[in-house]
Amino acid sequence: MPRFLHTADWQIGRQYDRFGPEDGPVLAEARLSTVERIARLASEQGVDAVLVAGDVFDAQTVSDRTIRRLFMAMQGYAGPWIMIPGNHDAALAESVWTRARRLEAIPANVHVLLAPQVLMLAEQGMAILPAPLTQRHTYSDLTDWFDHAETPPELLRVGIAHGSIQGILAEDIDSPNPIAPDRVARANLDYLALGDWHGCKQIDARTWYSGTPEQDRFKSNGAGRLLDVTIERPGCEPQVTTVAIGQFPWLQWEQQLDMPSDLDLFIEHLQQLTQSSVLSIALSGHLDLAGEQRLHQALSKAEALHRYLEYDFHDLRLYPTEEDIAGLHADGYLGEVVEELRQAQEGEAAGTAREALVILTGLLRDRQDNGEAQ
Ligand SMILES: [Mn+2]
Repeated sequence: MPRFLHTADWQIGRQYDRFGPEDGPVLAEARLSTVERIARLASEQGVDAVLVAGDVFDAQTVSDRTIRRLFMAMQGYAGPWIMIPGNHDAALAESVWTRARRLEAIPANVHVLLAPQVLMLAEQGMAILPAPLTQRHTYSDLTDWFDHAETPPELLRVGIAHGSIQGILAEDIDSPNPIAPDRVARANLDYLALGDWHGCKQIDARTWYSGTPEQDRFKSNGAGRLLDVTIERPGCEPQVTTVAIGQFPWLQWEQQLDMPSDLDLFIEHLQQLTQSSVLSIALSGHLDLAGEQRLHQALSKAEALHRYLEYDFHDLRLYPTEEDIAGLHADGYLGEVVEELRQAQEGEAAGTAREALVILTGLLRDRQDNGEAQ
């Protein structure tokens, strides 16, 4: 019974400049090592094929070295890989694919399908119907031809396409590269493997977006996986399992800190996250000095554990309690400044005032500690 992996949107060569020289290259490299993991998984599980539904490369302009490295990363699986181009790596007259061919970088077991023609994989029990993009944007449905494509009855009919299922993804209405939502029924497909949507998304029993195997943005639900698909025989409903394969989850957290227990929960939440992640944290509400110190500690540890950590304290206020201020011995002029900064957090320069208050109270605390030590 045919079993294959469905993945897409590898976006090899994507750069992450906004993450700086320490983390950006690691995130770029993770996309390649995830391909190695996919190859290993395909090999270990002994699947019949791996389908890659477009946007294998992030750009036509990736280096020759990147092209070669991609195909090397796939070496761990010797069975058939089926690939189509997407909008990022469209099969233009001169493309990343023509370059890969000239470089002789594409191994014999990798089928790069640049034309809308059936690929028979008789041994694997599958006929592949590809809808490769030959330009970045098309406005006709490239899967139309599936309806009339003839395949032997004993083989599964498996479509592979890159674009937007019309009317399903609200934000993609009237977007280019349309795909009819009822293509599977119209073309009598056993399965339609889709790419372009970076989250993992089921459209119907036979139509899925696998999503990107290595997450690359904060807002893509269910990314970081691939699909393991088994279809007993033509006409049977596919058994689809999602498999987590990505290295770095991207998480965006927002937390309102009103009560001390809110901070406890947030820190606990952070500590429970043991997989190295790309984290974006926005905190609002208010903290006292002790809370601020605990938060600082927790974030400092998290920063070391995770691949990348950014935080937004724009709506977070620091309100030292009476005891905090008394404990700092910030009397006289210093006491006035603390109070002034505390109040300035309500104004336009709230962020600066909060930071100034953190620095000042930190200095006062150090002065205290040194004083006690002497
Ligand atoms: Mn795409």
